[in-house]
Formats: sequence, C-alpha cells, structure tokens
Amino acid sequence: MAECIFCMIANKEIPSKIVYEDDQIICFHDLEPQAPVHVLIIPKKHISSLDDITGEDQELLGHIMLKVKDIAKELGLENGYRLVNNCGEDGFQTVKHLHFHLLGKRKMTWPPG
Ligand code: DGP
Repeated sequence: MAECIFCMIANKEIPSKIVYEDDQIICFHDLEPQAPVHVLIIPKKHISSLDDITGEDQELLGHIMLKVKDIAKELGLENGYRLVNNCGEDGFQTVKHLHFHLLGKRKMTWPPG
C-alpha cells in the first residue's frame, strides 16, 4: 500500500533492523524502544488494524502468534515478555498497519498508561 511506512519496511524500501523474516511476516526493532528489547512483528500483507482482520487472515494471525515465542527465545527473553497490539484511536495506534509490539528485558508494570 502506497504511503504506508510498514509496507515500505516490509518491501525494503526503507531500512530497518530486521530480527526475523519469512514469506508472511517480518520482525524488526522499534525506532522508539520502550524497553531494552522492543521489536515489532507485522504481516507483510497490508492490514490496517486488528479491527480489520477477516476470516481470510486466520492462518496469518495464527502464524504470527506461533512465531512470537520463537522470536522471544531468539532475543533472550527467557524471563518473560509483553506482547501488545494498539488498535484504533483509543488504543493509541499511530501506524495504520497491523503490528504487535514484543517488549522485554525489563519488569513490566500494570495497568498500562
Ligand atoms: P503504535 O503506536 O502501536 O502504532 O506503534 C507504532 C510504533 O512504530 C512506534 O513504537 C514507533 C514505531 N515506528 C514508527 N515509525 C517507524 C519506522 O520508520 N521504523 C521503525 N523501526 N519503527 C517505527
């Protein structure tokens, strides 16, 4: 999708620090890390938000969820981690391409801000 920064990252039109990639997804370091480890896991297919997924995306979403623990292990998050999806305006989603934040290497707090 034109003008989408995460599509541009997925297409290697702009650089990112890639952690993992396959034919369906890409994982890269967040530009504004909120924890010592902070990466984003995104589908290569443009989906605007979690609110925009359909039944067609079931396998893709399952694939993302199954990769989380592999990526966490690769990043040394054996003590735990947090997976976050911000959806829509109230969810504070700033980039309109579905993404999951994987954060770790610090003790998280609750509730989130
Ligand atoms: P969210 O608020 O959930 O939409 O988070 C978007 C995240 O994307 C935010 O933590 C900063 C990150 N981000 C925005 N632009 C870029 C970029 O060009 N490169 C990378 N690596 N991260 C970006």
